[in-house]
Amino acid sequence: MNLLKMRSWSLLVIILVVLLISGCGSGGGAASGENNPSGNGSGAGEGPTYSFRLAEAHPADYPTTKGDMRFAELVKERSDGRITIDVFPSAQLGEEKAAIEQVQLGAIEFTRVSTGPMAEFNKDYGVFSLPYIFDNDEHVWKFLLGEKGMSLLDSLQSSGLQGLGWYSSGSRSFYSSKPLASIEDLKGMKIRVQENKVNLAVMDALGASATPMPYGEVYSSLQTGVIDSAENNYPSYYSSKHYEVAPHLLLDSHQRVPEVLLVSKTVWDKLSEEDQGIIRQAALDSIEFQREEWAKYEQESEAAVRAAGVTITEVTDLQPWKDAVKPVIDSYRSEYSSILDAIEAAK
Ligand code: GTR
Repeated sequence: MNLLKMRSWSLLVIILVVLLISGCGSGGGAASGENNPSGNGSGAGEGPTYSFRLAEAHPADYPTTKGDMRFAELVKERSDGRITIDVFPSAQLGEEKAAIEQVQLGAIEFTRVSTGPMAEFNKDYGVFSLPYIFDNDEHVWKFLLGEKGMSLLDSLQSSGLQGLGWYSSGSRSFYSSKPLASIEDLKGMKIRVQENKVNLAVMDALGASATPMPYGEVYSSLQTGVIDSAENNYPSYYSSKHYEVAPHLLLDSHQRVPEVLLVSKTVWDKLSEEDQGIIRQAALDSIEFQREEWAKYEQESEAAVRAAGVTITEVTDLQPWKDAVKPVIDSYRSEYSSILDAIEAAK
């Protein structure tokens, strides 16, 4: 072998070794959950490259999933392509509770979940399941974006998570496979709730029995009669097709349970301050887009279920509802006093 040939062989071997060590930065993290900096400088920007996953329970065309996607886009753009976040919709990476556990462990890096199931991971989050504590969406947003609301994102650190931002989720109302037109009709019903213990007390106060279960099981449980009723906002009622098997909707808007975007604290702590800043800001900047998409889809889904012939009853007098759940609020008042005060002040 002549000298020239030997040189080019050694060069090739060196290139191969470098590529192997750097892992090529080609998105292996999506399959393995690896998120170590590859440091190969092969991304467009300076610094380590990352390939992260985000678990989402809703399908790709749902407004909240669109919010996740906007968040991921902004992160990619602002990191010059160094940080990619692949959104996995439709609970492909697991139902919400399982996704939160995986994110706590760092096996999945990001997720968007409802604050409903979060209550079992961080006590403060149970406050969102207390009925009628918010007057309307504006009130919710004034609280969430205020000092106390934003501090709830950081308070998740003790639960192995870091909150990044809030998304809209409207208000939740009851629907059933059986006729449902008044508070009286709920008595004795088996009602599916989001998995947390505040919901058990709420259903008990309404004379119903709570059946906590993952979102993905609700359609078949309504269909087979395992449960009589469930509750959610218009977008979920429509997108999950629950209206097909539970076509009686009673609009009592008992809860306003916002969505939250989360990152694993294990992952977060390994990021540079600059990258944390990019991710945090991208999450905050995706909120407005999600809210706009939410508002559009809320109207579309209401129109669609009306067109499908769902029986819709509006509750005109909320007083009996508020009276019925008052003992629950009272029993949690001391536990949530500072948060409830901030919610009250945001009116
Ligand atoms: C929806 C929420 C989902 C899920 C679902 C449920 O409103 O967006 O993340 O929590 O409710 O009832 O389980």
